[in-house]
Amino acid sequence: MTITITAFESSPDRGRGLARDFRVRWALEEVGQPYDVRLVSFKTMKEPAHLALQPFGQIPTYEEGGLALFETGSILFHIAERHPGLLPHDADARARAITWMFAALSTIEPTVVEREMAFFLEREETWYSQRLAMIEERIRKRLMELSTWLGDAEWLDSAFSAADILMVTVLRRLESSGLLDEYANLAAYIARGKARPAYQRAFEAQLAVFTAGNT
Ligand code: GTB
Repeated sequence: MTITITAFESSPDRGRGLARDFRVRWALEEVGQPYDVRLVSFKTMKEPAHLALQPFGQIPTYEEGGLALFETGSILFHIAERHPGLLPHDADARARAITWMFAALSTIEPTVVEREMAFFLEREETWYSQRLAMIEERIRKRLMELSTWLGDAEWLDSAFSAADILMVTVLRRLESSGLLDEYANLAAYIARGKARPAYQRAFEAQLAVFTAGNT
């Protein structure tokens, strides 16, 4: 059955793999599933046809036969449930990997998004530098905790899993902040994720959308 995802027609990140369709592309590349991409504009995303797929008017969405999904955590879980390679078979290891999927999205990602939102919406405010310092302190705390957990391990819980796709893509959003510089093992973890052939195929595919729109 054909898989179709949606992605930005014109991504604000200029195809640097930061928009969330990238996670879905990476997961599909890891399991070797071909997929089509329907590019949407910001206007199209707020129209009824897209809202029927994604009630919040965002990308990405995932369609497969009669099934339509949104939320990258749910989409990656769906892909991992149906194809080998993204979740361990052992029940306990699988439960731990799923726990790390939630941790990436509900414990780490919100602090990262808060920093971005403050920059976009509040950077002209007189109190912005104080607010940024507070947010970055919270991010540092989480990074330190994550760094302690990871130690010298390659991945979050033994084998590479969908949780690593989510965590690496969340952490990548801090790459330009300088905050990762203090945690060498997290920087190495991100580099391991980026070195995976599936990551690179997904990156090239997302970048090609931007390049095609700007030639
Ligand atoms: N919880 C949802 C999920 O995980 O699927 C969140 C989806 C989401 O935030 N989608 C964003 C979107 O559609 C794109 S990824 N935003 C448009 C809108 O809300 O109107 C967020 C994103 C956008 C741009 C960059 N960038 O340029 O670096 C990075 C991340």
